Amino acid sequence: FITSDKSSTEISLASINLTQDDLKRIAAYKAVEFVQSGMVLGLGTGSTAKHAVDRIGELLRQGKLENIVGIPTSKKTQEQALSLGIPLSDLDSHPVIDLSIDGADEVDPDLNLVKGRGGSLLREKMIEGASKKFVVIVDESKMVKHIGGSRLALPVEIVPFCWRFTAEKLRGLLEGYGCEANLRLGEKGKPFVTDNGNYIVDLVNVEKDMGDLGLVSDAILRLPGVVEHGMFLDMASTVIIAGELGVKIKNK
Ligand code: ABF
Repeated sequence: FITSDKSSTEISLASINLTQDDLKRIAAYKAVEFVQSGMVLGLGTGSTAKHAVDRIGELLRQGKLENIVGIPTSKKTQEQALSLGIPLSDLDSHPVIDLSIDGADEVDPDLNLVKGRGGSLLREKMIEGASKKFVVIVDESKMVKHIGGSRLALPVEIVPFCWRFTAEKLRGLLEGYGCEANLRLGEKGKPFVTDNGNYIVDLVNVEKDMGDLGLVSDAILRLPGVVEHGMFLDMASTVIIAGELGVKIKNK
């Protein structure tokens, strides 16, 4: 059943045994209900967004959607979308996007997000920031009281040039919050390289409440060497949360 009030809707899934991947798929399919023929769509990255892209491909194949243009947030999503026959373009040709659908690593009660564990935060922020509507899809494990808390890291994309210098500046900036700055490693212990040729530093052990997130965001962005960080403040229009007990839709 579905219950709803002005700012949220709930659909009950009680008494069905669901895996975490089922929950991700349920959230993703729900988000795709917002998609209409003729839309320019931001296509997210990650295991939750992958279900949404699959679903859009399926609806196109079935003729239930037409004239969709997808703007992928990563090379991986680009490959997936191409394999599904979704027509693609970019922000240069489509600076205004109708709707973006993407996952997140953390969501707070004000719908602020941490993203970037998948390494695509810069393109995600550019594309989702250019969207008239940004729908975030998560399973309930992603809901937190304070983003950037100790459970997960806050990713920051930095230029490779003298990355230790930038990482140390980041650590120093958030020292008061007990922060460590770790270079993210990829295959064979080499630095993980983003689609933009940059590195990622994960700020870990940031304390539960960083205070004014806008101030922290600005301070990080002011550091030379920093390209972008994974806090997405005041960007989500809607968050769809799938949990054992149902689907909740929270609107900004
Ligand atoms: C993207 O994928 C990222 O912004 C976020 O880091 C990650 C979430 O991945 P998943 O859906 O696999 O948990 O949305």
